[in-house]
Parts: sequence; C-alpha cells; structure tokens
Amino acid sequence: MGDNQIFSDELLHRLRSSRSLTVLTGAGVSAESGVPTFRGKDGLWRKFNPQELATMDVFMRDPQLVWEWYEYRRRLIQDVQPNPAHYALSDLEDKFDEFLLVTQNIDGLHQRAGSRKIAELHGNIWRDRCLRCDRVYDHKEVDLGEIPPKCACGGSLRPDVVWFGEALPQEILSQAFQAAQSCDFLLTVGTSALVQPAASLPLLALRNGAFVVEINPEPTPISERVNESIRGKAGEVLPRLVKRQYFTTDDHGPAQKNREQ
Ligand code: BV8
Ligand code: ZN
Repeated sequence: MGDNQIFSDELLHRLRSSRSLTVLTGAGVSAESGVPTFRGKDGLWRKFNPQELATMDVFMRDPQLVWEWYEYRRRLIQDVQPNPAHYALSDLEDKFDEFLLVTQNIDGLHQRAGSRKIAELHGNIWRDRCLRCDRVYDHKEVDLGEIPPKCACGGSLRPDVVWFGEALPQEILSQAFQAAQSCDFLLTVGTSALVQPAASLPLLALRNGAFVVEINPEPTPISERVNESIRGKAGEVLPRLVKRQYFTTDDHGPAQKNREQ
C-alpha cells in the first residue's frame, strides 16, 4: 500500500501546518522491540492477573511476589532495543514549536531512542522509590540481596511505577492534560485506550479542536471518534509518516539525531 493511500491529504496538511503536537503512546509502540503488550495474545497479563499484582495491597501483603514479577519483566526487556517507531517519534520532537510525548510505557525505550520531551504517566521500571522517604533510586544501584530492598533511611523500596488505584504523579498528569488541551494535533499510537486517565487525553484533544489520529493494527474504543484511525503497526507507519510529512520523495531522510549506538 503506497504512502498516499495511508495518509490523507488532510492529515498531512494538518500535520505540516501544526505548531503544537502531542503524542500518546502505549505498549504497542514497544511491541516490535519484543516487549510483550498487556492485553495482546502474547499478553504479559495472560499469565498473571495484573489488576492483582500491580496494586499496593498485594505488594504490602507479598512484596516478594510483586518484586519477582517486576524482576521477571526487567529481565524480559533488559536486552531489547528501541524500534523504528521510537526513532520516528524522536525525530518529530524538534519539528514543532510545542511538542510533548506522553507515554504509558515504563520500559524507558523512548529515552533510549533520543526522545527528551517526555511525560511518563505510569512511571519507569528502571527506577525504584522508597515507601518511607520517597527517595528515587536507579534500579542498577539497588542491592537485591534483600527483598524488598531497603533505602538508606531503612524504608522499603518499591518499583517507581503507578499501580491500579494509585494517583498518577500530579505534575506530570497536569502537563499531559495541558498538552492535550492546547495542541492542534494529537497522535495516539499503540494503546488499547482502556486505562484511565491516559485514555481520556485523545478525547480531550478532540474537544479542543485538535486533529486526532490513531495508529493501531486493531480498533479501539476511540477509533470511531478520532479524525483518522490508521490500521497499521507503529514501526511501519510512523517512519513513513515522518518521511512524508517533511520530505517530498527526492529529499534526504530526517537529520540523524545523536542516537544510542
Ligand atoms: C487511578 C504501570 C485514581 C504498572 C499501569 C473501572 C473499574 C476499576 C478501575 C477503574 C475503572 N475505571 C477507571 C479505573 C481506574 C484504573 C483503570 O483505568 N482501570 C482500567 C483497567 C479500567 N486506573 C487506575 O487505577 C489509574 N489510577 O485512576 O487513580 C485515583 C485518583 C486520585 C487519588 C487516588 C486514586 C492508574 C492506572 C495506571 C496503572 N498502571 N502500568 C505496570 O506496568 O506494572 S497500566 C498498564 O496499562 C500500562 O501502563 C499500560 O501502558 C497501560 C495501558 O495499556 P496499553 O499501553 O494500552 O497496552 P495494551 O496491551 O492494553 O494495548 C496495546 C495496544 O497496542 C493494543 O491496542 C494493540 O492492538 C496495539 N498494538 C499491538 N502491536 C502493535 C500495536 N500498536 C501499534 N503497533 C504495533 N506493532
Ligand atoms: Zn527512604
């Protein structure tokens, strides 16, 4: 399918003339890096009940079990690499007066692909946080000899991610809402649009008159409501969108950003 069949003239015109782009990503953006999604057929959550494990009360009752689950997930993703979807989004961020990449992902792959303007709604699996003094640690510096590991203050550490029933970090959430309310283009990629409050961001952008485009191989609850829903994989569609949007066919590719080798 040629590019011009995927991207309507209106989509390209609106993206080219946009001064403020907000992107929302979910687990589907990391799927082509080999990171299992939550609800997909290979879903991470097929084997476990995430509503259970990703909660404070299970952690308080059985910190060992929850720590083991996160260690299992860290081992799954420690050797994966960013994929073309991550790099395409990193290429986009300097092309708009205002840009914010709002991610639900906790794998840190956007940062490794060179993205800087990021709001991590659900935290980051490579950080741990003290339950007592809130000090945040780089997971690499945490001694797992004891589970749960201890903070210098003696408190127990937990993964620095947002569990079900927990509030999202206030300043990051308001940054994301602000971006959704003020952007003129919002791209939502690789998310099943089920988890709140992240899932309300595209609808907020629609209400503010932004042009909203979804990229997902499957339909989602918002597919009928966005301006355009593209049935495709992030790693295939995003690089073509970035190329089409900035360069006619005879231009060179986007300037190579300093990328992780
Ligand atoms: C809160 C971090 C309140 C941890 C996560 C009704 C009943 C019960 C609860 C609720 C309810 N309504 C709302 C709630 C609250 C709940 C919620 O939304 N539940 C849902 C399930 C109904 N939300 C919360 O609890 C949030 N907190 O509301 O607090 C509050 C307020 C004030 C004070 C106190 C409390 C907290 C939500 C955050 C939970 N943490 N993760 C961890 O990961 O261990 S959620 C988890 O789901 C991940 O963060 C993930 O990112 C997120 C969303 O999933 P997706 O990213 O969309 O991934 P998924 O697998 O679902 O979909 C992948 C998609 O990719 C698919 O559509 C697939 O088609 C597509 N895809 C596949 N391959 C590709 C692709 N796309 C493109 N390219 C490909 N190649
Ligand atoms: Zn502490």
